[in-house]
Amino acid sequence: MSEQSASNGPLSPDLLAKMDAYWRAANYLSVGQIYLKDNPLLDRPLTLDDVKPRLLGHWGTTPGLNFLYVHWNRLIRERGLNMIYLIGPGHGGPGLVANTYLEGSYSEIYPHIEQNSDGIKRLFRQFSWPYGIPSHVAPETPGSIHEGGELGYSLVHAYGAAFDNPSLIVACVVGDGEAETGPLATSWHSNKFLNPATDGAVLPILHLNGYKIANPTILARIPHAELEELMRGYGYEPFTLEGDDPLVMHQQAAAVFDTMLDRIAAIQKAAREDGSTARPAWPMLILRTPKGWTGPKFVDGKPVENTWRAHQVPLDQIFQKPEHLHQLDEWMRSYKPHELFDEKGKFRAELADIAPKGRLRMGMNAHANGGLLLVPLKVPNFREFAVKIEGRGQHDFESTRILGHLLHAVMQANMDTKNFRVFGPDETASNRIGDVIVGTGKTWMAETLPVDEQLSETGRVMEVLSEHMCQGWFEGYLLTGRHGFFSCYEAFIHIIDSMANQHAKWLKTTREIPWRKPIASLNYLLSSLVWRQDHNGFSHQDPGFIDHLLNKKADVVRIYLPPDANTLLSVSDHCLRSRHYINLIVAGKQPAPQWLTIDEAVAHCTTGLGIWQWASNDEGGPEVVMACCGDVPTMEALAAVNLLRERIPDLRIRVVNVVDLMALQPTSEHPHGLPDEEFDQLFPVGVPVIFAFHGYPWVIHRLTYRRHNHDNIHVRGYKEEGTTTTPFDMCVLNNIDRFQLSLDAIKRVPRLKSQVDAAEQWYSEAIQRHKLYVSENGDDLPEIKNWRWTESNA
Ligand SMILES: Cc1ncc(C[n+]2csc(CCOP(=O)(O)OP(=O)(O)O)c2C)c(N)n1
Ligand SMILES: [Mg+2]
Repeated sequence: MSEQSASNGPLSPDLLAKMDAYWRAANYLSVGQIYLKDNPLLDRPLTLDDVKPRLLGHWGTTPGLNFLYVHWNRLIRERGLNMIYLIGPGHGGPGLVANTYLEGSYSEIYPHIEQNSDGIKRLFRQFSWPYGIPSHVAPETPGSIHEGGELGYSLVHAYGAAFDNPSLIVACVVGDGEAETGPLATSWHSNKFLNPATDGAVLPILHLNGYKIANPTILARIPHAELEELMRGYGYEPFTLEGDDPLVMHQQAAAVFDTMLDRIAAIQKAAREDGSTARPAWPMLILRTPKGWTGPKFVDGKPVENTWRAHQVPLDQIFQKPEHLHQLDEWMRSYKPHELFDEKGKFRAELADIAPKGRLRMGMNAHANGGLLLVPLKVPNFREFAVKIEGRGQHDFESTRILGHLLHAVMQANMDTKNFRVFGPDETASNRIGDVIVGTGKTWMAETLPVDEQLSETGRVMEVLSEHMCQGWFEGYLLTGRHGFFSCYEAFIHIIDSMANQHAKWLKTTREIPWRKPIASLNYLLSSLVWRQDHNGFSHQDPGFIDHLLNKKADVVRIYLPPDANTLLSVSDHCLRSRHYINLIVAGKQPAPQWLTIDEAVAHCTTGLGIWQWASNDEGGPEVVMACCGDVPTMEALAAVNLLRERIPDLRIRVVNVVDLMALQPTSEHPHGLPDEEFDQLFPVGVPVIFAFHGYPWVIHRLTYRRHNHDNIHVRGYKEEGTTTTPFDMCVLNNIDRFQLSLDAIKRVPRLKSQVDAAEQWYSEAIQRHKLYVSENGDDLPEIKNWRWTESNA
């Protein structure tokens, strides 16, 4: 019966035979990578000496991935497609390594993995081997922009790659287990943001192999009609391909893919040539094949193929059970390696020939090595947007609104290259960078109503209430060689902690891979900060993303806390131009005092931290250093300086502001770290430092614990006290307010010992007065609310 069906379909008997052989070769090489360290082409019966001591890898997902690869190859060749392939279940790494080897990309990038049996032996041996290659579709894998180690992000990465890449088709396999994750479940909605006229296409394949590690998947156990309805509900046109007879499946796959590619072409033609603006129902495929397809059907009497048992290494007791070794030998020979590779171990030319050539090979597609395509961002002169300082701290501006002007100019300057997008979970306007929307609009392919504003099919600001989607789109966009900016509420950026981890790992690893070219940095602006969430309260107060990023490799992460608009401009300019970092910028959106002229701001940001001489009177050496990092802490520290001057006019105070958090670390820990000698000049040994910090106080201790003066650094920061209260009360609750900072200084300066009791009394009276006023009036005391820096006493 299969013979008969196999003749029905678009593939000629010759091509069918070759595609099936190609698939067998990929499967063979995948199994070989998991198991063998020698005897790569089974020239002799397998022995235990040929088998790796540690059997690591995942078989179950791999044959399905390989099946698709050979079909993409045909489509690329026949239609001249520009295609990349993202693998959700990245644990199918052996399959992608095998395919990039068969198409020749792998040996071009890694010449020691030659196209002969020695090369195959090395290919096998290196896999999951100490200092070899990882088992996933890792940065080391040609053609990959998606490791797939942490499941959930394949589809959102695929869409990120497709935006503004009108000729690109991103084939994307979604694991049926992966489809259960939150990020993946929402990613289907990306089709409401993909413009067929100006973006590329995403071809989603839901790989319904039925199982995860130890369980069935939800989508495999609901009625097929319900699953199709789900996909229709997401706005797709679902196609289904189901079976397990290889030759029949090849024919049916070729037919369904031809139809789907025709659909994509028709959608694009309608939008590009006929001016259609309707949101299309893009095709997607539900691929139902057995997990571990073509692998051992039973092991130790238990079913393996088409069950969860096929997930990892189906025969895992090779050294304990002779039967397992025998079964492995049989399994590998079932692919008929000697029909696939010649006597020298070279993949047979007539089979190799059906793969695409040159840059069309998916392992060689430049979109999967985005740095190759990176066009530098044009960043207009940020000084033009500077705030004029007429009296330090005498006028308030919303710092992020000023940044919005710069971002708007950046957006406009790069409209021709279409390589800059701004992402945000419905907070672009709320974070007051809304200017960036003007002139381009917000991407939106769904319905619009007259009440809507600034929605546009060609918008370049992407807003969706899913931090996962913002992050994932942005990553996909960056990894394919473009630029962007992501603004988010400070507390809720934690939602993508884990995605940021994965991106940091990618950056760290690719930094060490010479053929991977640097990409643009992932820039975060966190606003709506902990100190000014008085209307939202405790749920919105969490500065811990700083702590999270600090764990990442020093050569990947940069963290900036500009204290005012001009420093924010300078920092942002730097971040937008930088490469291969994760840049975190923390800056407030509320009206706040402005401190530095643009020239001073540039100089300050260049060193990362420094003495604010205009606020200091430390001639002869400071008795106390008032350090500050972050906009609200800077204001409180300066207000404390004013209070101290009133009480103790001759106290020698130095003000140090930190804008680049990493500068606090020793040079040995971070490239931005200040050398010890310079640190000691700023924070002289023996001089107490009262440090007002935006985030959790132990961050500062962690960064400075090796500094000579560490014992004298006393940090105030957010200590998880919050509620819906006034801005100043937030500071009081966390003991970072000006009264506390002043008291701290008095307590720490030895010569002021006699004044401590009186100062404590003064402090508690001030706080009591504040508390009473706030409870009665629901607002801060006028002298707090209207406080201005008093320059004269500096
Ligand atoms: C976010 C996340 N949670 C858990 C895991 C552990 N894990 C690895 S593979 C896997 C099952 C994946 O199933 P599926 O997506 O169906 O892939 P396939 O069946 O193709 O192997 C799980 C739970 C993971 N890698 N990522
Ligand atoms: Mg599965």
